Amino acid sequence: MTTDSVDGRILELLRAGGGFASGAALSRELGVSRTAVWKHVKGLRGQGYRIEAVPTKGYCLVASPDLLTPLGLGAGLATRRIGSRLVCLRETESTNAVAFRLAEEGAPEGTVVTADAQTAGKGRLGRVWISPPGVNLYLSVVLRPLISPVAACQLTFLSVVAVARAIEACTTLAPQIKWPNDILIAGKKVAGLLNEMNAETEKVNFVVLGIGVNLNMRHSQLGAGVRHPATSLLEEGGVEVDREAFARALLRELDQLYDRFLADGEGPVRAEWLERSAIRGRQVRVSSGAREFSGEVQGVDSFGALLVQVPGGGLETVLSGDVTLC
Ligand code: BT5
Repeated sequence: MTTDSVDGRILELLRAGGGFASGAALSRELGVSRTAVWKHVKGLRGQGYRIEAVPTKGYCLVASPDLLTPLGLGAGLATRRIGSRLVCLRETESTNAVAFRLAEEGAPEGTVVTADAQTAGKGRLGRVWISPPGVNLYLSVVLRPLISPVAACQLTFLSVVAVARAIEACTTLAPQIKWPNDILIAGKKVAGLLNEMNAETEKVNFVVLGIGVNLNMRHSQLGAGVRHPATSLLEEGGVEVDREAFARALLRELDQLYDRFLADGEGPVRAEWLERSAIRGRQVRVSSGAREFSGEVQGVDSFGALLVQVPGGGLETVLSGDVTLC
């Protein structure tokens, strides 16, 4: 085993047990001496892990460093595809831009890029995603599904549902979904998603799912450039969210949903999206390119387009744009 894989296994075992694990048990489990276990514990402490050592009890993981690392994210992750390669950066222009470049260079499906801060975080349609350091999650995933470019829009359902599930797993808050790609808490935006694609006419080469979640950001860090009410999980729940635990929960949900998508198509994931979005039957104002109109939402089609019934009875299909609930 390499140093990294022993470190990873120690973290995994300490996390799984929750309390103390004896040096003897760890040494047995890992097939290394107790002195080696102690050396690895010291190494992990040097990386910011707070591991208590009590002679009669053994070792206990008290706290993990706040910075995301491949070691911390990957230890015991046990996903099938998502997280096959983990790249954790301190600062970058945009995790989507990095993931896109890596994918062009042949990065495998499931490659994940995170950053502590983004200097040019991207929203949709050339907008900016505010990305201060040390407080939020900025994460991008490379997928290589064998689907047509038109069908790739369906992957938005997947990342939206995964974020909603991760919020429920890590907090007591109730996320709401707003078409096409927003997650709200109490009507305020807490997460945004940006999928980008490299494709030919008939086939997708790769898709990058970009996910930004406001975890511990304060209102004051948002600045003036935000068009709609925004918030963070800390502002809404009053409790700091462990960034590593949240990221791991999100990667697991993505993995499970992507598995389902590949096995059964977009149907089941879209059904959960629809159930959670509670948008059917609502009156909305739609802005899509030069088009602006109001109407009642009938649902979404299998490609993720919003179906809106306009006064007079016609049905409008909206592939991209913004909606405001009336
Ligand atoms: C989005 O665009 O919501 C997509 C955001 C995707 C961000 C992730 S972070 C990881 C990955 N790497 C990237 O570079 N991007 C992705 P859109 O629906 O266009 O919303 C953008 C609008 O939301 C902005 O114009 C602001 O009004 C507002 N906004 C900007 N930063 C925000 C934030 N941190 N929280 C809430 N709202 C924000």
